[in-house]
Amino acid sequence: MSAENPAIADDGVRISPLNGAAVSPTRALSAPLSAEISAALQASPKGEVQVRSLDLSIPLLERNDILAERNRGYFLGRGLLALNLVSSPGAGKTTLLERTLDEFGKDVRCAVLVGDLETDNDGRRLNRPHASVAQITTGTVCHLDAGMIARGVEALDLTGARVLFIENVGNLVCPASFDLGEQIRVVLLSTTEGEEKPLKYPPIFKSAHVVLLTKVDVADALGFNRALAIENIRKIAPQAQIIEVSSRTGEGLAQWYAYLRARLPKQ
Ligand SMILES: Nc1nc2c(ncn2[C@@H]2O[C@H](COP(=O)(O)OP(=O)(O)OP(=O)(O)O)[C@@H](O)[C@H]2O)c(=O)[nH]1
Ligand SMILES: [Mg+2]
Repeated sequence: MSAENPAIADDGVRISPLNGAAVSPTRALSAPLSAEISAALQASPKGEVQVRSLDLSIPLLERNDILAERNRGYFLGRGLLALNLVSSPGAGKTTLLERTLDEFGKDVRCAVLVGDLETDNDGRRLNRPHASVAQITTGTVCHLDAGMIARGVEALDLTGARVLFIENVGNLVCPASFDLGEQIRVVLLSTTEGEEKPLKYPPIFKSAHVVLLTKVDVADALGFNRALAIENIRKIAPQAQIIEVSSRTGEGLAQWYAYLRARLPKQ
């Protein structure tokens, strides 16, 4: 097998070993082989083992979707606008929310659920007397799911709240498949990540209602091509509104707040 002739598995996964890639199959098994697999191995001396598999992601997502619909009904019933903020780690979700709570949140009551694998750092950064905040730590899970949101909401004081921001775990892949019951999915792309990310990670951009191009204050210093990034977003996510923002200088934030205000459920 070579990089020019990669092995492609049935599920489309492509493996292209490059220089230095490990080829020795010395990985320890994490658990003893089941009787079924041991028997299949013994019955196939040339290595032509047939292993049947179940697609466990289907029931998992079905369960999530049912819970997501329950969340959505709950949010709509309370007159809450729920937004799910997703991005790579460090694209600026918490910083944007800090400023949004301080400015927009002064006269529109907001609450926040924030997810991370570990630490309550972001929850502490977002904590404000006028906004109820709860941190969800997922341990090893790379996304929030609808069940976590249902439990997280119980930890919030939603009295008078009109907006619920959900800051997802920083990850550009896993959160794409998990509906949380939000009305609006916000995808952040920062200038520090490069212009090509929408082309490389299309599912999350395809699911966006709005894409925020963040950290535009440093775009020039980074040689970041804003026009090309916007062209790439439009290619993958023609349905999404695009807003260019800087949480540092405040550029574009008035447009972001106007976007939120226009979508507040009628009281
Ligand atoms: N120059 C500049 N830096 C920013 C801006 N927004 C955020 N940052 C910086 O980017 C870094 C990451 O910001 P966070 O808000 O913590 O990013 P995040 O998306 O919440 O990160 P995770 O929760 O770990 O996924 C911090 O050092 C911020 O100060 C911005 O608009 N301009
Ligand atoms: Mg954060």
